[in-house]
Amino acid sequence: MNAAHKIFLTATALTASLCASSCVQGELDGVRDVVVRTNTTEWRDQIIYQLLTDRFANGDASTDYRLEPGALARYQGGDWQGIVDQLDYLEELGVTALWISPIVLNVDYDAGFDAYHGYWAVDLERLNPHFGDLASLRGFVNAAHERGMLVILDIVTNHMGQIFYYDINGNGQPDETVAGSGGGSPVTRISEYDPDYDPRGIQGWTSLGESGPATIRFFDMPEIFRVRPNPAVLADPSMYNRRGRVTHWDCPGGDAACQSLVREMTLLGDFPGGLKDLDTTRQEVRDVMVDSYVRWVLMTDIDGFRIDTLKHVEYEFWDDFAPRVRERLAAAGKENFFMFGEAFDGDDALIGSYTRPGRLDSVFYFSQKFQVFGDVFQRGGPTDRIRSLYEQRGVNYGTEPQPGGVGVAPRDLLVNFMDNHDVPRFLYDRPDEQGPAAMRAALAYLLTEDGIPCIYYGTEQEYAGGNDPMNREPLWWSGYRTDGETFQWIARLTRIRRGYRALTHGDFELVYTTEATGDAGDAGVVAFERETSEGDYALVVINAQGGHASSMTDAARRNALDASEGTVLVDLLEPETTFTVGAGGAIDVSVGPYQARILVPQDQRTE
Ligand code: ABC
Repeated sequence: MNAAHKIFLTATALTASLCASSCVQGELDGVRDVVVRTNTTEWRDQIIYQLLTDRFANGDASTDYRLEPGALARYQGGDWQGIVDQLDYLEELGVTALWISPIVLNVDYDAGFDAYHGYWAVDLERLNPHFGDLASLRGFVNAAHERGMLVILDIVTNHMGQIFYYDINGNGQPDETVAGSGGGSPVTRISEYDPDYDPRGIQGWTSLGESGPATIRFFDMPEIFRVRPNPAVLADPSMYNRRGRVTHWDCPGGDAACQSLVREMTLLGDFPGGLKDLDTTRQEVRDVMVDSYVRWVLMTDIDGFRIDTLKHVEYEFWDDFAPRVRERLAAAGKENFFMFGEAFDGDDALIGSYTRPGRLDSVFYFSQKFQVFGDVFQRGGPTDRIRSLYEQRGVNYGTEPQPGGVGVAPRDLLVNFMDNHDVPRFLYDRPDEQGPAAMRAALAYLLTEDGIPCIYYGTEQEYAGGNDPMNREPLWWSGYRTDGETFQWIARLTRIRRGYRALTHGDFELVYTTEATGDAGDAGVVAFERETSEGDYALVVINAQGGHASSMTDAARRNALDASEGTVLVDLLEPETTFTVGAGGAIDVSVGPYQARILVPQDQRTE
């Protein structure tokens, strides 16, 4: 049952002191009410679309200031009103949940780069005026809900932006270089903005030697919102770990000591670029995160959190944060609130650890991004990799729904993706002529496998940008065309996924994968069944390679189908083609280079 809850906002003009001249003033003026409710019963029905607000669409000229058109590390002008203006486009694409980039006020500018992405928080209770005001954020969420779309907010609990510097030499100004001055000092170059990790905490230094913990000094540059952080407790230096920046993410082949240092740095170090690491073991910090982000849900009625930098925060934080958020929201009438996060790592067991009981509902399936979308679909590796990864699923991921969570076990609800804003786009690594076809085969897999598909904006326009920030192209460069082959392909697949319960709720079982590549008759074949307990059924067969047509030639590798003998299966992507299941559930299906077939029983066909 959906409860509803009203909250009333009192008049304040919080932004007034911080807004740049062109920013919309008085965003919290007046008394307004928001109805907070549970907007979905089932997250497996969703198809997520990831967008960076600054890059998706510019619908509000009043938020256009400090833009550097075409310089992708700077603001480009997108805003929340722009998303509203393009809801037809999104509806035609068939996506159902919009993950937007972080909304809170950021340190606007730092060393030639802008906070257009939103990950440099300075004030967790105010909005980034580049994207609009509270009214436009609410207007966007309402407009999405009116179309049956959900909204997911990106949040960061690990760090703030670059809000202070380490005054290492005690001269009261942030120095780019603290140089040794004779005396054989080992100190040659240290940036006071972003010094390297020191397990003791960043130390002060004079030409006579070390001088104890470096003084922490907050900036006071209101013109770029580089000010003391808010809530006020975050302006207390002891709320930060103060150990300087992470210098190593990994220890390839490294020894135990290296591994333990990397783990420590990951948890306690500043994020490269001087993003100051919060001491998330402090109860005050934990409370601030719960309060600030629950507040945004209650003020806007958004439906889920995408949580940044999971592996940079200790497990105990998630054990505290996730249940408290669920409780607070349930009390306000919002259930099924989806919390999933980013543990950027190829280690499947590590990723899965964030879905253990009491933690998150789901995570991005990074190991799949590397092993399946990378190794198999981009680089033509054997489809057996899909099987070996799948076999880890039940071991590494939570097998029970989170208490008070979204009602589906994490292992059945992983967020699948082939690229995102932190990695080169799929086509960047496949610049050859067959790249788009390979990507469409990958999209067929993404949109028919179990879990929740997540599509990075611009994929539909065949964007091919490389590393950050070149993979964050403005979408308006495409003219929002909807007639391109990949746009149409995604629209077709999303329509099919939404129309067949087998594809959203069915169990997933591999029928065929192969170790073969190249000329082998079955090279590139992956086949799987999806089936619900009510009998909804689909068989998907994909050729992940582009050399030749392939089929399930090795009978010993082929599992018998669940579909009974004589069942006529029709290919939803090529409806004139049918296959009939043979004795003992045997079947052979040929798929051309990069072709996909989605086969459903003739009598279950709905279109
Ligand atoms: C940008 C530029 C910088 C520039 C700076 C001013 O601006 O990239 O070069 O100096 C945000 C912005 C970025 C910005 C940063 C820093 O902030 O979006 O544009 O950098 O200012 C999340 C977000 C991300 C966000 C942040 C910070 C975190 O999605 O958008 O960045 O809030 C790590 C983190 C991960 C983080 C990611 C960017 O970096 O863990 O949370 N993403 C290895 C490590 C990973 C690491 C990854 C980075 O490298 O293990 O921890 O991610 O490339 C596999 C291995 C993996 C390995 C990969 C590469 O290979 O199994 O472990 O990942 O095989």
